[in-house]
Amino acid sequence: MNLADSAFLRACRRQPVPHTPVWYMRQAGRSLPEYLKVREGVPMLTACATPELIVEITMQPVRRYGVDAAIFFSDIVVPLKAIGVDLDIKPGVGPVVAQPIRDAAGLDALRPLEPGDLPYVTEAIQALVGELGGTPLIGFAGAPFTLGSYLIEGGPSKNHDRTKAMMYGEPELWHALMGRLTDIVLAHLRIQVAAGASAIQLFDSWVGAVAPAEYREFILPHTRRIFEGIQPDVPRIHFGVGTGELLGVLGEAGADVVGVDWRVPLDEAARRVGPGKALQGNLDPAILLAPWEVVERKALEILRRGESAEGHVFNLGHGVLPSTDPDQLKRLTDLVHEHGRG
Ligand code: 1CP
Repeated sequence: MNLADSAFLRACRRQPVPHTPVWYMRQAGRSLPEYLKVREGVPMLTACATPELIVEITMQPVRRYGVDAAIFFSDIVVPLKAIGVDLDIKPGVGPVVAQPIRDAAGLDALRPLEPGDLPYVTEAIQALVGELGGTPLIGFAGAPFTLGSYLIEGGPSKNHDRTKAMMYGEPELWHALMGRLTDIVLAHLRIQVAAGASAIQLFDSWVGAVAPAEYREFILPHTRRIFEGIQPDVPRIHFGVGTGELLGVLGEAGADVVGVDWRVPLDEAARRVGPGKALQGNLDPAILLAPWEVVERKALEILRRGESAEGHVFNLGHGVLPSTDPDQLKRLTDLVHEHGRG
């Protein structure tokens, strides 16, 4: 099948679809036994720099579930590592930064990302495009706020205290940091598009910590620059968690598709985001830990409410939880294909 005719790309573009497309955030590399097997003894950042492993892990959920899109196996901190930031991904913790960035001198650690800095990304995407055939590949990057939080806090954070302290207290430094990260994010996304990714997702996972007025002042100009910098024929998805109050302003940031977590029903989300957008979401990932009948009921409700949106890409409201039974995801994929639009 022609890629442009794929249900996923058509839904992103708000065109009629043969069926509601579905993929899952963090579908690659979490709960799958075949993933745990190939990752045995291989540190996360090593896996992210090994094209054969990237290709294999990216393909695993496509083979097993028959999802409508693949997501490139990598991590949001990979481009930061590539420009020399001293960081590691610690098992069970997440990204940890050796020297957190907290002043103007710290910005020197963030040199621009050059097209040649991620050769393994380019190589893996080129191989994947051949292997995937008619299934689109989603490239991704972390958004400046979420990347900034790891860099400022030095690791995962519940409240993003130091991040917000810089945002409120040192706006010049904040905008300088966001500006540098925006350049890096744009370069990271363009490398993936140039290699053959057919859509991109910007993960601003932790931006729900910020109120709409502050989003507008401190974050929106940078997000806009990212989406404006991607060629318009490549669908752009914008995702964050806890963004119920931000959906209106996220609708202004320039993406084609806005991701919705499980806290706001899709019909209400469509109203908040405004016209001219497709929506992605929004099953609570924890529901997959309940019996199938519960999953089925909720998924059918989401499909029904999703009809209010101009386009609907079925997904979870956040990533697959590591304890999820893969059989639940397989059944869910089949259910969406059978009972969605089309
Ligand atoms: O489908 C996929 O799994 C694709 C690969 C992928 C993606 C899209 C990984 C692999 N990471 C990401 C994005 C990512 N990384 C995000 C945005 C998505 C989201 O919100 O879930 C974020 C916030 C990160 C940062 C990160 N990396 C965390 C979260 C820590 C925290 O602050 O709570 C963690 C645990 C990682 C490590 C990581 N990334 C990916 C994997 C498979 C792992 C686990 C690696 C391991 O420990 O072995």
